[in-house]
Amino acid sequence: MSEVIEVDVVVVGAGFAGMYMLHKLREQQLNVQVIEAGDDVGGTWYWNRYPGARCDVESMEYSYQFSEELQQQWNWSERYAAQPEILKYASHVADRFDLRDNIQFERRVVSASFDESCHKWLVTTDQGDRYKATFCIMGTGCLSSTNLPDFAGLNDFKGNWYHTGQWPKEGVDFTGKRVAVVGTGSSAIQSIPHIAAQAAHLTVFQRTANFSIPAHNGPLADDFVRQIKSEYAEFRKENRNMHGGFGSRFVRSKESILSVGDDEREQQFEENWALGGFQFLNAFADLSSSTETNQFAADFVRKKIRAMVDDEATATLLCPEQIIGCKRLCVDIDYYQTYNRPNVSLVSVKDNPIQGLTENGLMTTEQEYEFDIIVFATGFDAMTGSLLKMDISGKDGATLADKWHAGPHTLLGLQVNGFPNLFTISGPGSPSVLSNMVVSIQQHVDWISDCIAHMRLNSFTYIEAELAAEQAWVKHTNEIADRTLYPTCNSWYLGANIPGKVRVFMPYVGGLPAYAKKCDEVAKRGYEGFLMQSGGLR
Ligand code: N01
Repeated sequence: MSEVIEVDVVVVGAGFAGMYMLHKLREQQLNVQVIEAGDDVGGTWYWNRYPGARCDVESMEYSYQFSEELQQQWNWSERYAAQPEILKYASHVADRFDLRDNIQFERRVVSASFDESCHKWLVTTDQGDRYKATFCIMGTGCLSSTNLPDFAGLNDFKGNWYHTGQWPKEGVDFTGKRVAVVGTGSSAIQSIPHIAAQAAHLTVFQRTANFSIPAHNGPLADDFVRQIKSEYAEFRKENRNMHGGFGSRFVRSKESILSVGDDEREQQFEENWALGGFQFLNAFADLSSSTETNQFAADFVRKKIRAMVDDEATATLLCPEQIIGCKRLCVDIDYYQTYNRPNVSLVSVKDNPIQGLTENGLMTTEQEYEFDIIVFATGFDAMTGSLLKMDISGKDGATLADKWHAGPHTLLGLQVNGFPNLFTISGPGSPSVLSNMVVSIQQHVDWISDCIAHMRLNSFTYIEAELAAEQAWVKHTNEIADRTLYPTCNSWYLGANIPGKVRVFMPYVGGLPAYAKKCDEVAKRGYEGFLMQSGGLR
């Protein structure tokens, strides 16, 4: 067994969260060890290298804001950045702030256990490393544990299969191949046009049709970039005050859809469709308030799908039945148009589920399909998957898996009662996936960093979310989620995509500004709801 290395803090993951956490803690002269499974930084943008992978938040906003020099000097090329450019940015940040020396790559954390006698975490990796640290901070990401359905015969298939969330670094050549894509979420919708352009034939297996809005991507105009950079701090502040932490340069309508006539409604929808991406749902103030108001927007998009897709039967299959915005809205480039290609076909597996893989391809309850390559765009065990894959035990040896058997319980998505000195960056119960992730990450990292500074100043070695405060937060997050339409469809926000996972709406739906205000108030009141103690050995 390798010797135990003592550090102040172990951070798990070197994505956007882990990198900034390291930077902030080093400013406090703390000895930090980051542990990362990949061989470089970037997190989600390291693993999701599938063709067409791109961010759905605009590049001038999906970036760090802690360094004015960084945000002034870095240049994005497109309105929505593609994965290679975001990965290059992550690498640039690692170089610029000299982060790699404190990151242990190609190591996966397998366990973390709290030692009450000394108030320290013992963290172990799959390579047998052992670290002892006062604080353990999870920067493991919300969408990093891939979901591969339990299909029979995965090893029988003679061709190659891939998951979009674990794409090979060397890429995949689809030229002349018969290809299957399973799934029609964001990853599929982004990759399908690229795969179709190469493959001899592409067959898409769809269980549930999704709503997608065109990105209207393009190169960034110099004038636009110059204007944003001339007042970047103000621009960032305005975005932090937006519900999702992005989109301040667009108008969010305050008007009810029920107050306008047919023509005005259509015109407004057209205008917001032309803006692209998530802006579509800002056409009216109440599109997410009721099924009645939502139906107008859903009908408009279904009409657009029918106009874009030539074959009527295919268009019908592509028209989603659920509420728009209930599952995460997709943002695409030429997704629907791709079905007009002669080498693309769509198979609904709603009523004829995929049973498994065969030597030659895929078998549904209806028939066998032959392929050379199968791409699983089947998503993630979101928000809790990566945390629960590790064996995490807190006070009295209680495990996180047991604690969360009825769904994740946290205080502010930052800490869990029974697991002292453990922090979760963008954990369940925080806005996370409902917001611009980089903004939420930065807000969490700043809060955790300030909290640790406060503890050191006051010689505390122990912090734990109090049970009553945690229960009140969980109650509040559930109550506000239950007031929305979100719980009405089978989304990964609810864990509904994972067989056997408890159905609980996991992110905080009250918006980033209200959430950040609450976090600030808690800190100002001496970390109200968190128990702090001194006395652990250092
Ligand atoms: O995963 P998903 P994703 N048989 O869960 C289907 C972010 N992201 O990787 O809906 C057949 O959305 C499943 O069907 P159903 C973004 O937040 C962001 O695409 O469960 N099909 C669904 O169609 C996104 O929301 C970007 O009925 C099966 C698909 O697989 C999140 O990641 C880009 C099946 C999974 O869709 C997840 O997106 C990409 C089965 N057994 C991703 N099992 C950006 O733009 C599952 N499916 C930043």
